[in-house]
Amino acid sequence: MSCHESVAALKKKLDAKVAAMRDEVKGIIKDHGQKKISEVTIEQAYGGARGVKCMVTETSALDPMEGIRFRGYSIPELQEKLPRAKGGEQPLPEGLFYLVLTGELPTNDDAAAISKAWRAHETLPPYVTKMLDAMPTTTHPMTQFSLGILAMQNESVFVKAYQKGMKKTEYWDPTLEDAMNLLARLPVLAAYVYRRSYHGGKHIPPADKNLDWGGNLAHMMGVENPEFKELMRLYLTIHADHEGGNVSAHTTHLVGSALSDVYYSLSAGINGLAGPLHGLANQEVLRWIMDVKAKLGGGVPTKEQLEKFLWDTLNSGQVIPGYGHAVLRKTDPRYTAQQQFAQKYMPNDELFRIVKMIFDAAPDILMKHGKAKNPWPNVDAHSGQLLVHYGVTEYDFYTVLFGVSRAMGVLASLVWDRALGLPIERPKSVTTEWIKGEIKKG
Ligand code: HAX
Repeated sequence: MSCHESVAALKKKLDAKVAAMRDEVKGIIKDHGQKKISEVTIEQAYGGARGVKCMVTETSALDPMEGIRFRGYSIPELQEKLPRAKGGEQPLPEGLFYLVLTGELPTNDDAAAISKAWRAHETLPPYVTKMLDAMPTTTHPMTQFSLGILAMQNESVFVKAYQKGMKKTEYWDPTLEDAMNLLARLPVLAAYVYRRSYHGGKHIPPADKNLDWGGNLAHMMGVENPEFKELMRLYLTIHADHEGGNVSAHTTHLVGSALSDVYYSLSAGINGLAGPLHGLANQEVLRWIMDVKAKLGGGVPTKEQLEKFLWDTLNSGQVIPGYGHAVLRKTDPRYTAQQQFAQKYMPNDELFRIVKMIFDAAPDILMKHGKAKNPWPNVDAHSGQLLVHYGVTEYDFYTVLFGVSRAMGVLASLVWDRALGLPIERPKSVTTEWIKGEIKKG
């Protein structure tokens, strides 16, 4: 199957589902549109809309106690059911994309078709690398990554179709094409940023086309260890989606709701991921651990030393990065999947020992501190340790890898936003004056 054929097959598969889903949603709104699913308190209006159910995202759902399910499948289930690379044990992210986009588990051929389509379209337009090369190499990798995505907006198929004139029911088709083209290029863009920022601009061309999307990212970063390729497959799969309300997903959805194309929308979402309370926490975790090690002159801290550092961090008004969550109230299953990977491939790694020591100490301390509603580790508490083990020590880069993965979930969601004809997002804001008036009214 050629790459055009594989994109066409994906469109055909979706075409059959889109009309039915659109009718179903129309019917739900017509028959039950007035049924309440959420109420908003004053605390929620000031408090980041926490827990307010006011948006629909089809690709994944997050349970506070159980964690994420992608189209109904938990991470352990996906590790068992998604196609794998030849000889590998970890799921292929291409399969995850197929699942979140279509709602169906892919066959090996379905995942291979996506791999083929992405690998065929991976070359960056020369103006993108030229633009990046004009930036200081010290520019944060997330800034470079976001700029690279935005620069390619010129390529949008959606924009051209929109300007020609297109029916609303057709919007999803060029959106899918844009999403496929952009996803194809993200590993090349990420690796380009990595090599120019930390390896003197000595770039590594993509591998032969038989290597999968995640394996090729590892190759272009310059890490040929097959275990690292497996890590990339797992990493890119588990970071892909976390329902719709998190900052990167919500931003992509919000910007996309104005019919901004996938380049504008994803670049905006990536800018949200770059915040330390969201995706940048993976960089902050490593920075925190390295800071602890440096203060002790290297090595593994004792339990007492680590507890002191945790308290010092809290007492100085900072957060413990990698811990806490806006929705989760238990250990993040994405943390557990990474911990299992470390246990299998590097049980004696020094940093792994430290990550485990933090896990043993931090929840108790956070509970005693008494502020965080969730004292358990999130996805970002573990990922840096795994990357360092394979020599990717430049922690400023870590959130870019998160971004490559997150693009799959949020762009699949954007295709469905268009397919269902979701309108421009426009919640109502109120002033404190208005709230005081409501309080007075009782
Ligand atoms: N360390 C110290 N204090 C914390 C904390 C932590 N890890 N987590 C929460 N708190 C504090 C909050 O800052 C807040 O303090 P104030 O009342 O003084 O404002 C209080 O506990 C209540 O917060 P919460 O309701 O438990 O948490 P939020 O829903 O407001 O925020 C965050 C969720 C993830 C932002 C928060 O737990 C945090 O800052 N964690 C550390 C940063 C981090 O790991 N972020 C990554 C999260 C996962 C993710 O998105 N990955 O991309």
